[in-house]
Amino acid sequence: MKISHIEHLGIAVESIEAALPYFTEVLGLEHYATEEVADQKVKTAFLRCGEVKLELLEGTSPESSITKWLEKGNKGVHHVAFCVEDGVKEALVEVEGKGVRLIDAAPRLGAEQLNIAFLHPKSTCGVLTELCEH
Ligand code: CMX
Repeated sequence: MKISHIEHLGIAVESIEAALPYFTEVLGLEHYATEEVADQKVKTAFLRCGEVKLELLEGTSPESSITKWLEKGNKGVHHVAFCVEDGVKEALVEVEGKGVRLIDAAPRLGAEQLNIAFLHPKSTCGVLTELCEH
């Protein structure tokens, strides 16, 4: 597997509307897209920060993993997404072969129509890890 760069950092917020002014007006980042990922029960807002994006994540249901994570008292950086050059499907086979526990056994469509898959934080030094490909 070859990782080319960090594609985005996922940041969990209770309200995208309430969080955006910090990122746009204080940090001066460009908010260029908002999208709901229905099967993940999240709303996302994307900001550009040079080559890397920030993805603000707001749960849209009590069952959303974002809502549950915030309710446990967590906040802030929720996951790191790495861009893999040779395909998420191939990367999953490789990392599973190295003993990493997968959340997604196969790639699925995430925000911005990217092929994505999550690795379980228990296998990734506590950093919820997303692999994605363009
Ligand atoms: N970072 C680190 N650890 C995390 C975590 C996170 N973001 N989220 C959960 N965990 C840990 C929990 O603390 C828990 O540990 P313990 O067993 O020690 O308590 C363990 O992982 C399991 O967590 P859980 O709350 O019991 O399980 P959930 O049902 O909430 O699922 C998870 C959490 C990580 C397994 C997974 O379902 C998840 O969050 N997936 C990512 C979903 C997501 O971010 N979707 C956005 C997609 C947007 C897009 O398309 O880009």
